[in-house]
Amino acid sequence: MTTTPYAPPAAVRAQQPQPGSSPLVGVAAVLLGVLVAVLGFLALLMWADSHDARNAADRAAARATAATHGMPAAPATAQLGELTSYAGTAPSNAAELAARHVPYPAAMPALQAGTVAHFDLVLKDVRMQIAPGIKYSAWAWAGGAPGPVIHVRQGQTVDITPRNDGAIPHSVDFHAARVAPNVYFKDVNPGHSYHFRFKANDPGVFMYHCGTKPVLMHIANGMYGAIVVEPRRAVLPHADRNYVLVASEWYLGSDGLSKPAQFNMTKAHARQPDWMTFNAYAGEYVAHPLTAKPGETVRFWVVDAGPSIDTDFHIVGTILNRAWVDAGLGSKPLANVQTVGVPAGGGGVFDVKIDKPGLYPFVSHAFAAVDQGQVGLLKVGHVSGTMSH
Ligand SMILES: [Cu+2]
Repeated sequence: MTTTPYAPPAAVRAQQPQPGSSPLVGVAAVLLGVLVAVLGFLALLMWADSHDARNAADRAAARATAATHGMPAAPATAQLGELTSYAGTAPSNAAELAARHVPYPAAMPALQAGTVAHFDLVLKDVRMQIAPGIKYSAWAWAGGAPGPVIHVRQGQTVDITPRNDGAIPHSVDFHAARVAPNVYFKDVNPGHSYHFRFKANDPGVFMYHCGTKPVLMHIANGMYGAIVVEPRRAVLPHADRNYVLVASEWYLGSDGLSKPAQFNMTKAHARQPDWMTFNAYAGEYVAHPLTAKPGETVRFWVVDAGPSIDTDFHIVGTILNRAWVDAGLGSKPLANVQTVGVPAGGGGVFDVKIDKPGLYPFVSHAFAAVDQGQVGLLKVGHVSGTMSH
């Protein structure tokens, strides 16, 4: 056997007929070569096919976005990996600002007497703070975000007068109503108001929000709130305290420190918020805890306004004694559960009775939400200090 200047790799050498091997081995080697070539060609076809499918899906998604929101189609290949996060931005005096901030009143407002309850809702462009020192140009309500808690009794007629003091059309969509949305939830032009009524037949805690396109943007900008339809008397067990929390997330185009940040649609589509909050301000009930006495039953009425991310409601250091899932106050509650999901656009009612004094954080246990501000404290009894979780 002579040596050659080129020695093929071992794997190829193994396929080559060796001196003295049978002709059958040579035929098998040829067939194997053909098979490899065919498989390679098929793989190429499959790659081309999936590439085409992906491009088609991108184009369809862009068209759907444009059709849904009346906006120009996004480029088919958005560079989502390059989004800048402003999560956790804080000025040097953040603690002082948090202490000075007046929190949204979480305590349930009183019912109105009579068979009809009247509410004026003013939709307005406002500059608000969503975290200590973080300014935001919101589309919200005369008092900021969330809108006022609307508290009615089951069976009452809810009489609503929305007025648009904003710069563009808005509307109000009530999840507690069974009405034709094209009639009742219509757009109202700037400077105009309208009026509608519905009967609150379904007990629970429900979201209300602006339903004008693009809805994602109108909700993310602050146009949401909670309506509580309390069941008829003596249906629910007694609660000593009632607190209303509206969870939501914020998508910022800038850090909001020197000038108000504005909404960023690319982050909203990517579901990559900068801040997540209860009642629209990061950690406001950490600096200003909600309170209860030991042994009291505290009822949390929780709405998740989203626009896109669920809330996994949990109270650290205890167990929820009762949980009515997705506002289903007509059915039996879950008993003694740890964490209950509140879907975007949904609500839940949670009872907790804590006997031992202490600071009990309430959170969305999807913990990125806590880091982004969706956390507060329930202070039971006379305890000093604070904690963050
Ligand atoms: Cu709106």
